[in-house]
Amino acid sequence: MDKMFLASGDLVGVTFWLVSIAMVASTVFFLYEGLRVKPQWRLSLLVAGLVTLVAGVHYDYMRDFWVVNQATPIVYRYIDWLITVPLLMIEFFIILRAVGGAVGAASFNKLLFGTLVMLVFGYLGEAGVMSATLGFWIGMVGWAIIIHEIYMGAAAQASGAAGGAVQSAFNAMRWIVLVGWAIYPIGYVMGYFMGGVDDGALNMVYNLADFVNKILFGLIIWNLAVKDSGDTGH
Ligand SMILES: *C/C=C(C)/C=C/C=C(C)/C=C/C1=C(C)CCCC1(C)C
Repeated sequence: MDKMFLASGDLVGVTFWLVSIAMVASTVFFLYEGLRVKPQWRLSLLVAGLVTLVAGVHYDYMRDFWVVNQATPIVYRYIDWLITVPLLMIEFFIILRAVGGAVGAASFNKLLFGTLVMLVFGYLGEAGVMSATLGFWIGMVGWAIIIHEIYMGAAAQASGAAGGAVQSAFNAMRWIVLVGWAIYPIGYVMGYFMGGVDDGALNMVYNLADFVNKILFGLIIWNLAVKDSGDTGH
């Protein structure tokens, strides 16, 4: 029975707990704030709230999995990524649309394709269905497709044309995709190619990464939406 509850010395479990609660609180925050920004920003904040909602539900399970097994909840992480990463990609287009910067569907399809390649092959490598090395490198190609598109593709050009606060938010968001996201493949490399890594350390790093890549990412969008909406009562 005692294994069902968080032990006071379980530091990793504490980080799971903190992030799971932070996801819930962020969800309420984004949905609530979405009601007071200009209408064209509401969808951006709704999607930010959906990302933290989906992650919050998964973190409930991941936290319990960790508390009981003291092991990495790989399947839950990948299911979470499969839903939240496409939602994060959509955000790049929604903020452009809010300021009238239309981008063709081809650009979004490339991001979606890159996301699927990255996650499906990463999972096949981790699950042992294919070699961890091959899965990793094909997954890296998927990530490269994403990075190429947001730095050099049509969406990047539209953000340059939009200028101002949208452009600086777009820059901050793609910086997160380049640097914040790098934590996951680095964890994969340490876990599979460098003779294994401490499960606890790896999960703490992943938890911190999710905090940055989901909550901070949403806060950048929130900041943009509030700025563009003018003073609405703060
Ligand atoms: C909220 C969750 C996020 C932003 C998850 C992102 C996950 C990745 C960027 C995973 C990347 C990987 C590769 C680039 C290579 C293959 C192994 C992965 C799946 C860990």
